[in-house]
Amino acid sequence: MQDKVSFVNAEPYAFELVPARCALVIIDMQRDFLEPGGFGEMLGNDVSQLRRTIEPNRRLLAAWRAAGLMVIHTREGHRPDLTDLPPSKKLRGRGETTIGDSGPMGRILVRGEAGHDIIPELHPEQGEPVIDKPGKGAFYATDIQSILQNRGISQLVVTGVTTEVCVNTTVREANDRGYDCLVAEDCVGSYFPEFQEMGLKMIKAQGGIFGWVTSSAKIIAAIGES
Ligand code: C5J
Repeated sequence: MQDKVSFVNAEPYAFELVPARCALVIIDMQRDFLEPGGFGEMLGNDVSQLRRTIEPNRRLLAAWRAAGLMVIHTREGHRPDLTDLPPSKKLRGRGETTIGDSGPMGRILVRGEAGHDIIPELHPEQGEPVIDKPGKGAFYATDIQSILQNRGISQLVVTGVTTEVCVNTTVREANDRGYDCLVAEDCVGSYFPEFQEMGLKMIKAQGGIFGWVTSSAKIIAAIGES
Protein backbone atom coordinates (compact mmCIF):
# COMPACT_ATOMS: atom_id res chain seq x y z
CA MET A 1 0.00 0.00 0.00
CA GLN A 2 1.20 3.51 -0.86
CA ASP A 3 2.02 5.95 1.98
CA LYS A 4 -0.49 8.81 2.28
CA VAL A 5 0.60 12.23 1.02
CA SER A 6 -0.68 15.60 2.31
CA PHE A 7 0.07 18.84 0.54
CA VAL A 8 1.27 21.60 2.88
CA ASN A 9 0.96 25.14 1.60
CA ALA A 10 4.57 26.35 1.90
CA GLU A 11 7.19 28.56 0.32
CA PRO A 12 8.53 28.40 -2.32
CA TYR A 13 5.83 25.85 -3.28
CA ALA A 14 3.66 23.14 -1.72
CA PHE A 15 5.49 20.50 0.32
CA GLU A 16 4.39 16.91 -0.32
CA LEU A 17 4.31 15.65 3.25
CA VAL A 18 4.40 11.89 3.69
CA PRO A 19 3.78 11.57 7.44
CA ALA A 20 4.95 7.94 7.62
CA ARG A 21 8.32 9.02 6.14
CA CYS A 22 8.70 12.28 8.06
CA ALA A 23 10.37 12.95 11.43
CA LEU A 24 9.89 16.06 13.55
CA VAL A 25 13.38 17.22 14.56
CA ILE A 26 13.37 19.72 17.42
CA ILE A 27 16.73 21.45 17.66
CA ASP A 28 18.35 22.47 20.96
CA MET A 29 15.36 23.74 22.95
CA GLN A 30 17.68 23.77 25.97
CA ARG A 31 17.33 25.66 29.23
CA ASP A 32 20.63 27.53 28.79
CA PHE A 33 19.47 28.99 25.47
CA LEU A 34 15.85 29.77 26.40
CA GLU A 35 15.39 30.35 30.09
CA PRO A 36 15.73 33.66 31.89
CA GLY A 37 18.89 33.41 33.99
CA GLY A 38 20.54 30.95 31.59
CA PHE A 39 23.78 31.24 29.60
CA GLY A 40 22.08 32.89 26.60
CA GLU A 41 20.68 35.68 28.75
CA MET A 42 23.98 35.97 30.65
CA LEU A 43 25.61 36.85 27.32
CA GLY A 44 23.15 39.74 26.94
CA ASN A 45 20.67 38.07 24.59
CA ASP A 46 16.92 38.70 24.66
CA VAL A 47 15.52 35.25 25.42
CA SER A 48 11.95 36.36 24.64
CA GLN A 49 12.95 36.11 20.95
CA LEU A 50 13.36 32.36 21.51
CA ARG A 51 10.63 31.86 24.09
CA ARG A 52 7.91 32.87 21.61
CA THR A 53 8.60 29.53 19.87
CA ILE A 54 7.74 27.41 22.93
CA GLU A 55 3.96 27.43 22.59
CA PRO A 56 3.89 26.74 18.80
CA ASN A 57 6.43 23.93 19.31
CA ARG A 58 4.33 22.51 22.14
CA ARG A 59 1.23 22.44 19.92
CA LEU A 60 3.09 20.90 16.96
CA LEU A 61 4.74 18.30 19.19
CA ALA A 62 1.40 17.34 20.75
CA ALA A 63 -0.18 16.91 17.29
CA TRP A 64 2.82 14.96 16.01
CA ARG A 65 2.75 12.62 19.01
CA ALA A 66 -1.03 12.18 18.74
CA ALA A 67 -0.56 11.09 15.10
CA GLY A 68 2.04 8.51 16.23
CA LEU A 69 4.83 10.01 14.09
CA MET A 70 8.55 10.03 14.77
CA VAL A 71 10.01 12.73 17.02
CA ILE A 72 13.73 13.43 17.49
CA HIS A 73 15.19 15.96 19.94
CA THR A 74 18.71 17.37 19.80
CA ARG A 75 20.91 19.03 22.41
CA GLU A 76 24.14 20.91 21.79
CA GLY A 77 26.76 19.98 24.36
CA HIS A 78 29.96 18.22 25.30
CA ARG A 79 31.33 15.42 27.42
CA PRO A 80 32.12 16.45 31.01
CA ASP A 81 35.86 15.91 30.32
CA LEU A 82 35.53 18.20 27.25
CA THR A 83 37.50 15.78 25.07
CA ASP A 84 35.01 16.39 22.24
CA LEU A 85 35.29 20.18 22.50
CA PRO A 86 37.53 21.63 19.78
CA PRO A 87 39.93 24.18 21.30
CA SER A 88 38.74 26.65 18.65
CA LYS A 89 35.13 26.38 19.92
CA LYS A 90 36.29 26.79 23.53
CA LEU A 91 38.24 29.95 22.70
CA ARG A 92 35.84 31.53 20.17
CA GLY A 93 34.45 34.87 21.28
CA ARG A 94 37.20 35.37 23.87
CA GLY A 95 34.52 35.43 26.58
CA GLU A 96 35.36 35.36 30.27
CA THR A 97 32.98 32.43 30.77
CA THR A 98 32.98 29.84 28.00
CA ILE A 99 31.85 26.27 27.30
CA GLY A 100 32.73 23.95 30.18
CA ASP A 101 32.98 26.74 32.76
CA SER A 102 30.51 27.16 35.63
CA GLY A 103 27.47 29.14 34.51
CA PRO A 104 24.14 30.07 36.04
CA MET A 105 22.67 26.57 35.45
CA GLY A 106 25.75 24.41 35.91
CA ARG A 107 28.69 23.92 33.56
CA ILE A 108 27.94 25.56 30.24
CA LEU A 109 26.89 23.20 27.42
CA VAL A 110 28.08 20.14 29.34
CA ARG A 111 25.95 16.98 29.20
CA GLY A 112 24.16 16.18 32.42
CA GLU A 113 24.10 19.79 33.66
CA ALA A 114 20.77 21.52 34.34
CA GLY A 115 21.25 24.18 31.65
CA HIS A 116 21.99 21.53 29.02
CA ASP A 117 18.61 19.87 29.52
CA ILE A 118 15.61 20.43 27.28
CA ILE A 119 13.03 22.87 28.67
CA PRO A 120 10.24 21.14 30.63
CA GLU A 121 7.53 22.31 28.18
CA LEU A 122 9.08 20.17 25.42
CA HIS A 123 10.71 17.41 27.42
CA PRO A 124 11.26 14.18 25.44
CA GLU A 125 8.95 11.28 26.12
CA GLN A 126 10.02 7.66 26.51
CA GLY A 127 11.03 6.26 23.11
CA GLU A 128 11.87 9.61 21.48
CA PRO A 129 15.55 9.65 20.50
CA VAL A 130 17.66 12.47 21.92
CA ILE A 131 20.70 13.30 19.81
CA ASP A 132 23.61 14.80 21.75
CA LYS A 133 25.60 16.78 19.25
CA PRO A 134 28.97 18.45 19.81
CA GLY A 135 28.55 20.73 16.79
CA LYS A 136 25.95 23.02 15.35
CA GLY A 137 24.56 20.50 12.85
CA ALA A 138 22.67 17.39 14.03
CA PHE A 139 24.52 15.15 11.53
CA TYR A 140 28.08 15.93 12.60
CA ALA A 141 29.51 13.25 14.94
CA THR A 142 26.09 11.77 15.81
CA ASP A 143 24.04 8.69 14.87
CA ILE A 144 21.01 10.63 13.60
CA GLN A 145 21.44 9.42 10.01
CA SER A 146 21.39 5.73 11.01
CA ILE A 147 18.32 6.36 13.17
CA LEU A 148 16.51 8.05 10.26
CA GLN A 149 17.55 5.35 7.78
CA ASN A 150 16.49 2.53 10.09
CA ARG A 151 13.04 4.06 10.36
CA GLY A 152 12.69 4.76 6.62
CA ILE A 153 12.58 8.53 7.09
CA SER A 154 13.22 10.73 4.03
CA GLN A 155 11.65 14.04 5.13
CA LEU A 156 12.19 16.26 8.17
CA VAL A 157 10.05 18.93 9.78
CA VAL A 158 12.65 21.07 11.53
CA THR A 159 12.01 23.40 14.48
CA GLY A 160 14.02 24.84 17.38
CA VAL A 161 16.80 27.31 18.01
CA THR A 162 18.63 29.18 16.77
CA THR A 163 17.36 29.79 13.24
CA GLU A 164 20.61 30.95 11.68
CA VAL A 165 22.95 28.63 13.59
CA CYS A 166 21.89 25.11 14.55
CA VAL A 167 18.61 25.06 12.59
CA ASN A 168 20.22 26.29 9.37
CA THR A 169 23.28 24.06 9.77
CA THR A 170 21.11 21.00 10.34
CA VAL A 171 18.85 21.79 7.38
CA ARG A 172 21.88 22.21 5.12
CA GLU A 173 23.46 18.97 6.34
CA ALA A 174 20.18 17.12 5.86
CA ASN A 175 19.64 18.61 2.40
CA ASP A 176 23.07 17.43 1.26
CA ARG A 177 22.18 13.93 2.46
CA GLY A 178 18.98 13.85 0.40
CA TYR A 179 16.34 14.76 3.01
CA ASP A 180 13.52 17.17 2.16
CA CYS A 181 13.27 19.68 5.01
CA LEU A 182 10.21 21.72 5.95
CA VAL A 183 10.86 24.48 8.50
CA ALA A 184 8.02 25.77 10.70
CA GLU A 185 8.71 29.51 10.85
CA ASP A 186 6.85 30.17 14.12
CA CYS A 187 8.68 27.25 15.78
CA VAL A 188 12.22 28.51 15.07
CA GLY A 189 13.82 31.47 16.79
CA SER A 190 16.86 33.70 16.78
CA TYR A 191 18.04 36.23 19.35
CA PHE A 192 18.39 38.60 16.38
CA PRO A 193 15.23 39.48 14.38
CA GLU A 194 17.25 40.21 11.23
CA PHE A 195 18.86 36.76 11.36
CA GLN A 196 15.44 35.16 11.88
CA GLU A 197 14.21 36.79 8.69
CA MET A 198 17.33 36.08 6.63
CA GLY A 199 17.78 32.58 8.06
CA LEU A 200 14.35 31.63 6.73
CA LYS A 201 14.84 33.45 3.42
CA MET A 202 18.08 31.56 2.79
CA ILE A 203 16.32 28.21 3.15
CA LYS A 204 13.48 28.88 0.72
CA ALA A 205 15.37 31.06 -1.82
CA GLN A 206 16.22 29.90 -5.34
CA GLY A 207 13.35 27.44 -5.58
CA GLY A 208 13.94 26.00 -2.12
CA ILE A 209 17.69 25.62 -2.29
CA PHE A 210 17.79 24.06 1.20
CA GLY A 211 14.09 23.36 1.80
CA TRP A 212 10.62 24.76 2.43
CA VAL A 213 9.12 27.16 4.98
CA THR A 214 5.58 27.16 6.36
CA SER A 215 3.68 27.63 9.64
CA SER A 216 3.04 25.06 12.35
CA ALA A 217 -0.73 25.49 11.90
CA LYS A 218 -0.46 24.34 8.28
CA ILE A 219 1.59 21.29 9.27
CA ILE A 220 -0.87 20.40 12.03
CA ALA A 221 -3.77 20.72 9.56
CA ALA A 222 -1.96 18.47 7.07
CA ILE A 223 -1.24 15.67 9.53
CA GLY A 224 -4.84 15.92 10.74
CA GLU A 225 -6.04 15.23 7.17
CA SER A 226 -3.81 12.20 6.60
C1 C5J B 1 22.36 26.81 18.57
C2 C5J B 1 24.12 28.33 19.14
N1 C5J B 1 21.65 25.80 19.08
N2 C5J B 1 23.49 29.38 18.66
N3 C5J B 1 23.53 27.12 19.20
O1 C5J B 1 21.97 27.44 17.61
O2 C5J B 1 25.26 28.45 19.56
